[in-house]
Amino acid sequence: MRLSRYFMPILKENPKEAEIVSHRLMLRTGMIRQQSQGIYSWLPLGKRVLDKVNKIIREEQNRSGAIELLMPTLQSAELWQESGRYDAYGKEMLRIKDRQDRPMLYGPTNEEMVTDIFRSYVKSYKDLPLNLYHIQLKFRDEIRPRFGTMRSREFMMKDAYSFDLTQEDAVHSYNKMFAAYLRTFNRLGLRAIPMRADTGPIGGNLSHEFIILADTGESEVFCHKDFVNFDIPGEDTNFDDVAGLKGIFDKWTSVYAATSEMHDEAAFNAIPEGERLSARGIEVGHIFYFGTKYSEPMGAKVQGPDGKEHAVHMGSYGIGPTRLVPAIIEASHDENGIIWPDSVAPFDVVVINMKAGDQACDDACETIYAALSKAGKDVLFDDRDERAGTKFATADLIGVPVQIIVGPRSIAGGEVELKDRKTGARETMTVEAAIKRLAG
Ligand code: P5A
Repeated sequence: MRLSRYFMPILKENPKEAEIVSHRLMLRTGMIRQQSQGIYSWLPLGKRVLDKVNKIIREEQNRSGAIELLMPTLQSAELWQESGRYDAYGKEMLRIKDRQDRPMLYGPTNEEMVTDIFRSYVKSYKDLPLNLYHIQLKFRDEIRPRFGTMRSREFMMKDAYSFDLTQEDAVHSYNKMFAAYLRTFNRLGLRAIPMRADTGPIGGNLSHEFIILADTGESEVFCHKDFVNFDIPGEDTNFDDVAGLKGIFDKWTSVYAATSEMHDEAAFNAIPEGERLSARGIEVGHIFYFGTKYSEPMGAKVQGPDGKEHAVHMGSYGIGPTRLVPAIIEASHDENGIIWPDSVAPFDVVVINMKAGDQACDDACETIYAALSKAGKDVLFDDRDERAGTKFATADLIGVPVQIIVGPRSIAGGEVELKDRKTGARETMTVEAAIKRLAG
């Protein structure tokens, strides 16, 4: 991508309305734009990051055996009347009428709709287990939308829904998502801690929130310091291994961790003082087991091996991609801007032409840009007619992991400079060596 032809509206000034660093940086770098309170457009740079986050989420959901579909944002109120949640949900639900005066709503979550899909097609225990997920916009008319896309009214969610014959099987489905979440957040460069949590309007009595520790987090959390050293399940995790997954769950829930709603002061105080962690956190995921709460009233039943009908045991599992992007920035930035983990960086490398118009610089940049693009890298080429200082500041601000700096003096000797955004380390090498290093 040539920056001169891209759409990346960088702001010169720090936006006043932004209270936390991620919100400020997302506005400054032109990643998002507020359209009305708590409702955002994702501009091209932001969209690239969001897509990369979703790709990782998708890969890990698929790896665990979940199957992707796509449900609509608008739902009929009827379904919610069946489950009894239409009235219970309150003002957070945006209610709409269509031209025939039929009550509709903009979905805040999809338990009812997916239960309807399930009951229409699945009739036998032989078709279980089943886990269906989608990545779709949601709307919740939050009282206090704030911090940009961290808590917005319209937001994206990956929501998965599992169906099993028995509670025991459903617990295995829960453990699958538990392990998939640990892998997902780790690949996003984050250490998320699973904590016992309140189930709120989703229901049930077993749930874990996945929390990233951050000073600007909205929740108060309490946990044992040991979490920092726990192993993340590997790529070769066998998601059909019931005992193996239970082992992962048991390990990760073996020491104290709770959000303020579930906090047990006495249990926390039993931890030796130096090992206690009381901090603020960002909830990036939340998983639930709620048994037959929806399947019973909505008649989602299958025939069991005993020939009788059984309401299925369900769980639901959410991740907030549009919250994860600012959460990653909260965890990874410095005074000059964002520092993206490689896995979600909008571009892999930025080529900085210090002197656009200088033949040798232009030629070297074109060569590097073409070679790395051909190698399948996402390359941003800063070909703008701007001062070198402005280009360096932009590159640091948008946080692309590697910068290739092409200047008239070094290119005369056939050399360019590589700068690592995270460490600031610089290395000089030939154009060929730089291409070889980065094309791999
Ligand atoms: C689980 C999947 C649910 O809705 N039903 C389907 C269950 N859970 S949840 O905890 O309410 O939400 C899941 C995740 O969505 C993100 N999220 C938000 N992100 C941005 N702005 C919001 N207002 C918002 N509300 C929820 C969070 O990451 C949450 O963990």
